[in-house]
Amino acid sequence: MTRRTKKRWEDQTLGHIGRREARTEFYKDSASRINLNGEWRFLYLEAPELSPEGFMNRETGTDWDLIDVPSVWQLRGYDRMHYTDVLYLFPINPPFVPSENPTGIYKKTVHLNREWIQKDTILKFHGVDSAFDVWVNGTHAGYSKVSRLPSEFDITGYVQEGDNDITVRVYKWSDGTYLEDQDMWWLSGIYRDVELINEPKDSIIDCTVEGDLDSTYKNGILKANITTKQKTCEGIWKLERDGQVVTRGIFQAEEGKAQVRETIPGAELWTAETPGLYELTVSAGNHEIVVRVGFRKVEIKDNNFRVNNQVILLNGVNHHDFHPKEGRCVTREQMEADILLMKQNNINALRCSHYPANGYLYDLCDEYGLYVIDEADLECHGFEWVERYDWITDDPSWKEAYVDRSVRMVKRDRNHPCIIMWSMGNESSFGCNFKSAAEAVKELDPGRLLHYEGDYEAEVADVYSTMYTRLNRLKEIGESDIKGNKPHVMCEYGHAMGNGPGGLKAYQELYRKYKRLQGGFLWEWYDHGIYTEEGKETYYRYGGNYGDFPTNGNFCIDGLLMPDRTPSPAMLEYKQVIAPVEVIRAGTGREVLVRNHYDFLTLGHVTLKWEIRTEEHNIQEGTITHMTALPHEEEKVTIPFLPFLPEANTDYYLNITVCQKEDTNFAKAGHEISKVQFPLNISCDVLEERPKGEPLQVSETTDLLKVENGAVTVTFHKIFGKLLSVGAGDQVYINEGPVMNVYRATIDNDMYKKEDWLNKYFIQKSSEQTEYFTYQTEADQVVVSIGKYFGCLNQSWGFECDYEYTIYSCGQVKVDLKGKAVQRGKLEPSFLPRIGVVMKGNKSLQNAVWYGLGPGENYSDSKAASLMGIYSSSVDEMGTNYVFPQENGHREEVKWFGIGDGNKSLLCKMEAPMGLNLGNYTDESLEEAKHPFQIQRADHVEIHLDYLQSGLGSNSCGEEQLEEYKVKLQDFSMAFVMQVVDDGEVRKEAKKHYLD
Ligand code: IPT
Repeated sequence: MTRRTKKRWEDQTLGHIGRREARTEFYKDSASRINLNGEWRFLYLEAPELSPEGFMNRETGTDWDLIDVPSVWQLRGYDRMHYTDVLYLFPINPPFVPSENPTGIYKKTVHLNREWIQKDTILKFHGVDSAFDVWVNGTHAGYSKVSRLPSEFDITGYVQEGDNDITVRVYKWSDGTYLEDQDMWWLSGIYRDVELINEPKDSIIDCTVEGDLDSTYKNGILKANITTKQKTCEGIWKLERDGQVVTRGIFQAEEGKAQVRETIPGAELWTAETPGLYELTVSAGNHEIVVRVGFRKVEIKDNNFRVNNQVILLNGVNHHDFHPKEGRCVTREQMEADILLMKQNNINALRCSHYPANGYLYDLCDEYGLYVIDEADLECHGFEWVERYDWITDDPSWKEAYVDRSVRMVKRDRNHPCIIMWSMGNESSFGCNFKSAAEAVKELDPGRLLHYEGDYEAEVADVYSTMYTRLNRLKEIGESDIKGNKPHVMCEYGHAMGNGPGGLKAYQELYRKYKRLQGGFLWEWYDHGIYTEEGKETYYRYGGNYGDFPTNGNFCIDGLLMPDRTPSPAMLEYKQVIAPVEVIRAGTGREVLVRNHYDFLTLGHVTLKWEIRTEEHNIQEGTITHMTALPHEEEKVTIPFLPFLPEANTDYYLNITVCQKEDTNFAKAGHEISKVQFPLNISCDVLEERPKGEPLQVSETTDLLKVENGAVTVTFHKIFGKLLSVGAGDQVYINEGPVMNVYRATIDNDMYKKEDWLNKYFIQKSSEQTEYFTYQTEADQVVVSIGKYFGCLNQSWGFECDYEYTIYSCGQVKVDLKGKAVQRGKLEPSFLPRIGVVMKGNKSLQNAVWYGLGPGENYSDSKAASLMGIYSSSVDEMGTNYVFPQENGHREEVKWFGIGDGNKSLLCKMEAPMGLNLGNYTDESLEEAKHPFQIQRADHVEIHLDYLQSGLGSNSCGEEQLEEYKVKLQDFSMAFVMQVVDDGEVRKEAKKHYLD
């Protein structure tokens, strides 16, 4: 006896019932359509078997709700939200799924008139997750699956003039779910558009178009294959460019098939940098369709993939369809905003991870110019965790399921010139079913490259693809011919989770250096946070916030865009790292080298704007408009700045920005492509005598030491050996500190260090022990010397610190700290988040100004987009509001900063540049908070000055911080002077250098 009979949605061998063959989505189509988006009646059930009797008939009862289509039902109050990266939410028992199978029945009535009924009626679902049955007027019209692909049903035989009832029953779990285990929220329902197409009886069913090139790469070859509904018919076609007919002709269909082959001499070619498009209009009988054509050739030659015979470099990003309120439902406006943002940020490629995107996205990529890896809706990652990764991948009974996912994608998307590679899926091991899918794709479309990262030996894939490969290994790949010397792409790297990634530059350098490495795709575009309003608070939820267990928590908050689409600092960094124009200054003169990293454009389309600046003002500027370097070449440019007399104590910089000369379809003339800064090392140091104030008075109790005059009051705790306050008049500006510190609120990229840092080395539990406390009164100054031992709970490593405070009668307070690293046992962390001091500023000091790297947040391994200058901001705005709170808002190379209350400022001048963080919260509360609204506001301004802070790395998934960006246990010294000045005097006072 068989224990179990397969249900329809538990049969991997049943691809569909009554679904039409997959085909192109025409760019324009004369067939009329009825958009079925909008309100549907909806019944949510815990299993399909619980469907009310006769639900497919018109009568629906009263207990039905209304739901808007497209939508995912979990975000409309049904079922529940759940996020996992890898885990299936049920036992692995393919193809069977839970009997408790959330189900949604959707119903809509649509009125069709007499004219409509004369033609054919096609019901098209652009995307339903995960499998569904359709009834029209009570009759079963079909069954389909594959969540991220369209399904069309010819329902002509079931419709009638007047009202028609459409019923769709959607299953959350199906055999298809085993192939849809992507790292994302589990979401269900009719989540893409639904429409009715009124297809003429003599329609064009499909038209596949390839804009090929001849062997000279100059002439286009138009290849169109037309499928008509009628076996024999005649039709006409025309190819237009900007509304002008380029060529035209007629065709004759036999057996419902016709071909067009035409050479287009001197065709304008399509590349991501020059996305020239033609329109092909095809008419037959009463039907006319338009397909856009891009003439370009993708091929592998001499072990590199090329577009139009040019080796290209992909500077890409992984893209999911995502919206913080709508899940995987995205609007056209949002998609367009995404593509514009990518283009404006120098991104030239997009991988549809890990399923075919909403169809409109490809139109945008054609039009604006982005190379696309289109990926089949296929991932069965959960099998890896039972150590039988190829369970269904290598099981022939799943062959059709695998092949179907690639084939239907190719058939839907193949007319898009933007697509240069077909990817058969993601993270599903390798086996016979991928070999079959590869064959099927190659047969359908030999003109594009095949990608699949899981083909680890690059057996069937045309490119050798890896993810999160460490630099050493990447270099090895670049230098060797392993895996058949196929060109390499990094389909994922640079994990943008939380604060980070850092270290991107090192990757770009390798991509640019080794011919075999053809770039990569950053992980990923969006933070998948779900917008939530709770009382007064708005925030973004991630895994676990719905009580969902098990979950990968905030592992889905890993994008360059925050859920509200604010670009993160990492986006700016990536933009600069991949900038297609690089300016290098070799010597100290006026000459710079401008490298053209474009693959097709010359430098003729950019201008180079230069400025000679002090840290604050522009003193000379100019524009260079005539550059001519060819792609992949470089040219020398002389910046014609004039000699000038340096002002006292002023730094000079040559800032260069590379800008677009003319408007493009994605940015206005003047749009900034790249920027760079070179310090000029011209200086004129003028030292002056420190002014003298009233004599300093020193008073002492057993525990306190007070040094004061009319200008300043400084108190120390003699037992605790620390500075307690710095005040002037009746205001206190520093409430405590400096105290040494080696901890930062851990970032996501510290996730594999965190356990050791916090629970083994207790770096957050540090304290200082006073070794000595002495002071000396001299003319016009008092020097307080404090010896401390700094260490962390139960640790044998630490620092011997000598703090020397000099209080000058003019009111300035100099801090000079020297630390000597000691280890008197054996264990110590391999590196530390930072070495620095923390102080508490008065909470009224909310206006910040600093001279250092900015304006945005920057870290030692992520500062390509930051330039030295004087910047101002509120303390709050110096921070980055990460969805999952963590260390943020750091600025490197700060020479001085001020924090003011509108009247007075505390100015702090460094002897050597330091790292700076200013915030209205402590690291501890940042570490504790799970959402921004939980960060406790401190009653002081937290001031961090870092001798060094470790870089960000990308270790939440990928490379650690590179060695040079790790702060090792080491000796250090830091010195700075604090003083209280009038707000208006900060910059002037900051410029003064004093004789000591
Ligand atoms: C890899 C996945 O392909 C991607 O979907 C996402 O999960 C990413 O990592 C991390 O956010 S899987 C990883 C095990 C390499």
